[in-house]
Amino acid sequence: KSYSVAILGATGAVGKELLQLLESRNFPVDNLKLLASARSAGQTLPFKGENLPVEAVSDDAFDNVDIVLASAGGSISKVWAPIAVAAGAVVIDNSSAFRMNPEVPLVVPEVNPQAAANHTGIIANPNCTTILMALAVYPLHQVKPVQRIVAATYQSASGAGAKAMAEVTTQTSAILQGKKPVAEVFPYPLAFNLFPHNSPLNDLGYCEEEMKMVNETRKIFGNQDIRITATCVRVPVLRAHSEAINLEFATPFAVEAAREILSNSPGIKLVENWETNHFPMPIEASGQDDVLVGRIRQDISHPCGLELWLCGDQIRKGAALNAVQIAELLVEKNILKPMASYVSS
Ligand code: A2P
Ligand code: 11C
Repeated sequence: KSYSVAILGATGAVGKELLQLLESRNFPVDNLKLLASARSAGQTLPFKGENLPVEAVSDDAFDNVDIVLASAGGSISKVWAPIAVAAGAVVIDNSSAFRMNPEVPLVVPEVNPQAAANHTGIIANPNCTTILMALAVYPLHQVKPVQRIVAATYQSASGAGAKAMAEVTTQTSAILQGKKPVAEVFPYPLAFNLFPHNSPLNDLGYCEEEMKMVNETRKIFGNQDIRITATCVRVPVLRAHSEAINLEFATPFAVEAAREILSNSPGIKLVENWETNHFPMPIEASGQDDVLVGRIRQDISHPCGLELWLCGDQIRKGAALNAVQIAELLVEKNILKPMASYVSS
């Protein structure tokens, strides 16, 4: 069986990756619609040897579409996801618009695939930093429940989209030519710099990105008691996020056991060469499906603590790959039931 698929935000950094992944993973697509803003109408993008036209999203764009992969931002998803669901499609949404809605499953296929079965038309793809952290922490959490997570992120420009990636490249070149860098997408120059994540701050001084790591991880793990705190920072890296993660358990977790568990966990590749100091790096994580994990060590400040370091391609596992894996899960488990079927049954 093949499906009619639409990518909303097809011209963006994640959208283009979605297109490539549908092709390289041989997702059963018989009709692919590329949707973006009216600005992009008329452009074409390559898919399976053809150049497919990009269309401006419209009210009838989702007619006869089975699956929508949406990655055009939260405000766009809020407008178009309900329209797509009403037209009979299932929406896998990469934005933050519906993630904390109790009726919307928030899924990392290696962690909580069972949650997808409860969808009522929309399934949310978690925030990139959350996906990468969940993938590395969950296998340990299954063996010994984690009680507290302290994370610090080093997030690439790609998290803010294709224009942000272009901006950091242009800024770098400007600085190397002795010119003043111009910041338009980001509030400050990112080249040769870094700054705390610029999402809105709450009354406690945490930014939205940090609260996504807290709330989304709890929802994915199905455990509201895990204490989580994070500091999110943007760094001048193009497309892979890095995270330093401190875990606290009720009793000590042997480093060797953690290493063994993570080396056998899906979606994770252990990168640890203590002789050469070779550990996960964004340049090696870029373009890879696996999240690279390493520097697993005992926390010397706490007998029940573990430290680890990871890097993962933000555009792939942090966004597009996770969304395509959700689509694959729906097809494989035969749970691609559109909202229309709830209405009629
Ligand atoms: P467009 O290229 O036409 O602006 P990124 O996250 O890399 O910045 O990409 C954002 C994606 O969301 C792009 O594909 C962009 O299309 C799309 N997008 C932005 N605004 C709209 C809109 N109003 N309607 C539909 N798609 C939009
Ligand atoms: C970043 N993680 O790197 C963000 C971007 O909730 O999907 C994605 C925001 C989101 O800035």
